[in-house]
Amino acid sequence: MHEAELIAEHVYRQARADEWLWRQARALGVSRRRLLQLLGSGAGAVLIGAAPRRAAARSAWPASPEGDDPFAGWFVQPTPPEYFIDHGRGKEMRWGAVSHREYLTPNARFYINNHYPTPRIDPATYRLRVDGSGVSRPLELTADDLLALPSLTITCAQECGQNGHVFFEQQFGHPFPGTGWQFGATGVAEFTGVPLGEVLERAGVKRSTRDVMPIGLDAREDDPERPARPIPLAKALAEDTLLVYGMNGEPLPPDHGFPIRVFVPGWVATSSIKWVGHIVVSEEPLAAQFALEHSLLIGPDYPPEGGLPGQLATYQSVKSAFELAWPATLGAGPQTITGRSWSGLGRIARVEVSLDGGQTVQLARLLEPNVPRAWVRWEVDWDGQPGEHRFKARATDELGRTQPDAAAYNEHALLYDAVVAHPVTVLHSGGK
Ligand SMILES: Nc1nc2c(c(=O)[nH]1)N[C@H]1C(S)=C(S)[C@@H](COP(=O)(O)O)O[C@H]1N2
Ligand SMILES: [Mo]
Repeated sequence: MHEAELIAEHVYRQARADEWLWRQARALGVSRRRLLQLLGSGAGAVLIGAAPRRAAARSAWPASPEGDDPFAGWFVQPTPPEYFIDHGRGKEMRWGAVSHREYLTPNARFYINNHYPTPRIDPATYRLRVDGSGVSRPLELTADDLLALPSLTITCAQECGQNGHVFFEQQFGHPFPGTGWQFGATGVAEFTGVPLGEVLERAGVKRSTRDVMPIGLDAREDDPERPARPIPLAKALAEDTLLVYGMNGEPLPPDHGFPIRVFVPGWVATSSIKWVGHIVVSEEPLAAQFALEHSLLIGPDYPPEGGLPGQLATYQSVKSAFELAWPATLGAGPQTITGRSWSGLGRIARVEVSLDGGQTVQLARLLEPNVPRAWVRWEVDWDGQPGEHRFKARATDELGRTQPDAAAYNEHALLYDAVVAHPVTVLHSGGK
């Protein structure tokens, strides 16, 4: 199936999700009006799991020995402050530490976002269960079974739907729920894995399947908030939607989903479920509280469809970032200013850069490679004069999507895409 059809699919799937929600609500004896109220108040997800909501799932985790850092032991790998901005359960890549020479983001510097502590999974006992009404041959696969299947390696960005969250707060002048990312909740890697479709075909996937829903092992199976996200059959069968076990030529690191994670190219990373242990394939539309809480676009530019108060986010927006700290301090004189731009829907066609707050604009030089749905590195020449400066970059992708001056409001600060003014101070060169 072609990408264009997949893009149309997200509209179709939305309608299905609405239908499912509405049916669930009716089964529980909830009126349509009450359902809309509940969804609007953010409590609607209670309806999604038929099981009663568990009180404080997070309190089930042992307190850290230190007691003061609630995220001590949350991750396996070190996240040193020179490479990461600390947001507690999220660790953001520092753009000021990005090396212009490296196209790929090294695993040790790739952002991490966990809703629960990283589960320590023994690959010898790991199992992936594939079942549900949409398969004729339910399967249970070991990690070795998966490694023996045909594999594919793709270069692609993986980005949090809330990347740029802090710029929503700046634009609208009030706090938004979620993590205050700048632009570092993204990275580009080579992901190696088995096409999800290979596994679905082996399970005898039926063409009448409506949703494929991977579920993470990082919360209890009966926790209605366990990480899960329904994917329409067309996207699940896309040749590059993967069950990933390799990242940049290394085994998938524990914090990124070892031994197996889902990777859905171009889509908000909430759909790329880490530590996947179960995939439900269903002829009935599926919905997950996790997906509705973390990737629902609610706002005037996202008209409610059916019973939902908005739309589920799928493809990532267009963004640009300078390879600079925020705020940045530079020396005076001639120099090269560098950055990167990316889009969830294709290749970047053009990047316009202004180094004087928007008065003059130049086209940036684009460097190879320029991989669709990954990013392109770019450069502009500059003669920095002492004082305060504002750098801006505006990218346009090959579909013609360009970065606006202001992002469209939505309650969860998803899919930021506007041009921002990067503050830069040029120091007086001493002694000259
Ligand atoms: N099982 C599971 N999958 C998950 C998450 C999670 O907490 N648990 N977080 C999601 C979110 S919101 C993001 S942004 C990405 C982060 O992936 P990374 O930590 O490998 O960069 O994983 C997604 N998949
Ligand atoms: Mo995310």
